[in-house]
Amino acid sequence: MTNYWESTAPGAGRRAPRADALSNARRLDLGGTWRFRLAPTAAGAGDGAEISSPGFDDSAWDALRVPAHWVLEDVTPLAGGPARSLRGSDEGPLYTNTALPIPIDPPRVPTENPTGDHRLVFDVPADFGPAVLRFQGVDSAAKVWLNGRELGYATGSRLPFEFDAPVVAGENVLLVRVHRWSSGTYVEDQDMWWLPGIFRDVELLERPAGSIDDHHVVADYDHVTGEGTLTVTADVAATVRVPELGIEMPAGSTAVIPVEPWSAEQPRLYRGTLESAGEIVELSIGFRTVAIVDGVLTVNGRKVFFRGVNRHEHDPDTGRTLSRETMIRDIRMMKQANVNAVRTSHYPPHPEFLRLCDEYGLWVVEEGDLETHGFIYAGWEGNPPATPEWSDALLDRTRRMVERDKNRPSVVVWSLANESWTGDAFGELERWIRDRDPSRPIHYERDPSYKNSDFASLMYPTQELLEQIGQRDDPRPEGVTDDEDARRRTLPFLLCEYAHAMGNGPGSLADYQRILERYDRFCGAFVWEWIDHGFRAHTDDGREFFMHGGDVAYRPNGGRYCLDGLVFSDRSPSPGLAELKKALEPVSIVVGDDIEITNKQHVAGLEAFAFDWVAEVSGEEVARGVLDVPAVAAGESVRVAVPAVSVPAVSVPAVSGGVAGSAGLAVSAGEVWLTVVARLAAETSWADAGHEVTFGQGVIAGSRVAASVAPRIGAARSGDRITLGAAEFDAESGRLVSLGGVAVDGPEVDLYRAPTENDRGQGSNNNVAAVWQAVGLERMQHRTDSVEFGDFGVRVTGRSAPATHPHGVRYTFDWSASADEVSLTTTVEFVGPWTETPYMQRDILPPRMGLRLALPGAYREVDWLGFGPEESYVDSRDAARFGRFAASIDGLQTPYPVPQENGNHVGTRTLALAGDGLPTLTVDGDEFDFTVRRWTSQDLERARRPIDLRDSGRVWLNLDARQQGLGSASCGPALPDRYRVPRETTSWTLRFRV
Ligand code: IPT
Repeated sequence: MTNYWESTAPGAGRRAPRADALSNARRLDLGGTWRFRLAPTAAGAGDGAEISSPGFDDSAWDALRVPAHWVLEDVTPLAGGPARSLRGSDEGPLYTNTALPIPIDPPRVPTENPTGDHRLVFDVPADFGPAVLRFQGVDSAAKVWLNGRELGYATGSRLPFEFDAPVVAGENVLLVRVHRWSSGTYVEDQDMWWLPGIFRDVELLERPAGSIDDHHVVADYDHVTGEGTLTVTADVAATVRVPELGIEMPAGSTAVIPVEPWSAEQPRLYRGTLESAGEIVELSIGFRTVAIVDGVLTVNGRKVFFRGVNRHEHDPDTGRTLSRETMIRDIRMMKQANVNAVRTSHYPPHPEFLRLCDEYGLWVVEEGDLETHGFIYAGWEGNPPATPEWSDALLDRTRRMVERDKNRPSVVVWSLANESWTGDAFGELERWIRDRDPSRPIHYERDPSYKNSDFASLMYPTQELLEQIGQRDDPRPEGVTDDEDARRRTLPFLLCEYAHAMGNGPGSLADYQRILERYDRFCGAFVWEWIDHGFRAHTDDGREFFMHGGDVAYRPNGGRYCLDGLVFSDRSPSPGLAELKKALEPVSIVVGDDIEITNKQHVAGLEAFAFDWVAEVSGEEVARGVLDVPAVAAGESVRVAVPAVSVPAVSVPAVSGGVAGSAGLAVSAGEVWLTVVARLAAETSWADAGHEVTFGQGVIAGSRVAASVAPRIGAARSGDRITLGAAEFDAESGRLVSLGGVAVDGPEVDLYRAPTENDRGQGSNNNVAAVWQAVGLERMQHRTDSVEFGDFGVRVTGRSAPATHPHGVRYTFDWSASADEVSLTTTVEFVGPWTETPYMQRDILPPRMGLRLALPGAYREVDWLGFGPEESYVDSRDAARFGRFAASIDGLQTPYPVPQENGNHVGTRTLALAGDGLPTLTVDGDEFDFTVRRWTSQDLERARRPIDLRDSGRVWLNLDARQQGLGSASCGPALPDRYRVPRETTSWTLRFRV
């Protein structure tokens, strides 16, 4: 006999799936403290009928919160004693990425199958009518008993299931037996932690006689007439009321009436009721029509563009158990970051999230709870969508999603699945949806014929390929017939994943956006992904960090691949989110000879925005005002004149020896920079009035002030020192030892950076970090070849090269000085055989062309004129604006959960460091990159977690001609060549003042 948890039958005893709804019928929330016992095998759990009988003694069990994943909770013995936690053990949360955690032998699972009995004694009021037990999500399979009687079982972790519940007045006993592994495991191989448990609500719903079991709201909008067509059907006689529209009609009839449409921008909902003899169900109706017209996705007759993110449900403490506040927080943060769409990767979210999307306004691509990625390790042999035996189970999943969420206006696309290759099942799922809900298009990415999809789609294409796709001219995929290929090109294209946000990155967000906006074929894109899936954890001595897969001794292990979000595990935003916000701006502001303002929205005018401007010279404000922008319809542009700004000829005081905050920034630019900001004119549900939506910047007058040419001072030797103006050198090594009395050490040529996750990219050609290490960039040794001095200043030449190898660089430091400053021109030339490595067939390119200088640890504050306030890299700099910024050194470090290169600033003109008892050290240059840290790149690379980083006692200042970009090669194409550091002779000049 087949064990039920190993059967492909999706369940037994369940009620038919139906619409999620809020109603006036009574509802008992059964969440709270339950009793819990974990058995190592399914069989070991015991006799469910007996355990769920009122007399059963569970006093030796543990206490467990429900809803929760037992692997993340502290379980407390009822009999007393310390709480236990499974976190960090191989019985706890496991992360495998694509690999299945069980042998591939579908639908069977190992006998060792942790099984959690969840027992609850609860009271039901005497007047409670017929009842239904509803489970919103149980991972991965559950059997349910009530008062000694078996109700049935279910698989489908992220989908609801219900049983008729013969409750009695007074005390009732509920037993939910949850198996960690089941047949469901094979079709739930999404890239996320394996987290068993009753992780969403458990409710007892009263179903009075005549109550509404299911209802279906169809609310179309005709953009030509401006009329909505509303039909609400129900399984019982009922009355539809929408007071605002004056509608009162029987269910099943249709009203056609002028309405305001629903869109993510203007989420106009009409509240109403559906009343039967037994129940009143709340209606929240959004009128909208989704249609594909000539290969273009439209809503309400206008092309729609998804500025999207992929969202997993994640909380660093409770896993996929999310509070309503957390859902709202996600939505507010998304809206504030100009995100207007969510792909619910890779399963239906908690239904409340979709209600909130209706209310706040987000387009939703809702994805089925289906991924069979792990079959890749069996060459797709036995893949469930291609195996008839699984048909019912897969259709059951689709039905439960569509029935539950069919009434949500925010849901505009159904996605059949993620990464499940091909199979006839997709045809069955498609046909079922077309019949049940013809109002929404269907997406499935992985089948290259797209025969069951209304969209062509891909993940992580190169920019070049995306261009071709935009032109409907991309190469034909293998195994696709002529007809399929012809049809595929007519489809709109949905980029369901791109810009892998793992670690520092992604780069090229603005590049992708430009391509996506250029072609009508594109209906938008979804960044992978919203949030890091790290769990809050503590070291033995109590220091907090966020654990990833690699912190659990278990194989197969997906390591830190679960940390790839735009927000960190605790939802603090990463710099990537700021860059995305700029790329996704709903209005663009281009400052040039005039100011061009383009409304990139779907339907709205610019009424929601107020524009103001500020003019600055060297980061100092010289004027500000309000910009009047005439009405601009969606999709249109307008040009307005640059405001007249009168700038005094010499506007900003020159050098001063100030301290940080008011630090001694010199005038390094006479340019007048105009920054125009678009803000929310009024408070919205998701942000305050004044919230900055986006900005545009440009130089409107003046030009850069050239470095002053002061009379030069010569160098002289005394003892073992050479003195040149404020600089002192060691006469033997030529190293700078003091600047204006400040002890310094260096500079050294530095070509290395602590690899980012993207530097360790996937694929044979993408792991550039391995190449850097193979050629020794992280362990360069330095030799001085000559030290000359005289009236010209000081010239130091030498060679920097890695142990083991014959290649290296020759460097020349040309120092000169005036009364005010010491200037350094560095020239780096590559010497020796920089040959191909076995690791990589492309040219060996260093990540930086830079210098490293050690300074006293007492430096604390940084002030710079350049780009900020957040970190920036050549391919991720659109969110950074030109101006003058201040920060502490500690505040410049971005705490990526896996330490790596961070905190760079491109385009710097002046940098000043200040600290206790130290003179301010100022560096001027022509657009250099800088980082300042209390540790070296090597320390940063060695640290496993941010808490491992220790103050080295010195401040390490990197001053670079260039640093390579970020890319997103951790899953995606290699970094484009234009963002790399060419291996060619390079010179750059920096001027120091103390
Ligand atoms: C893609 C998956 O769909 C997503 O879940 C995630 O795993 C992402 O990769 C990487 O983080 S699949 C990949 C083969 C492109």
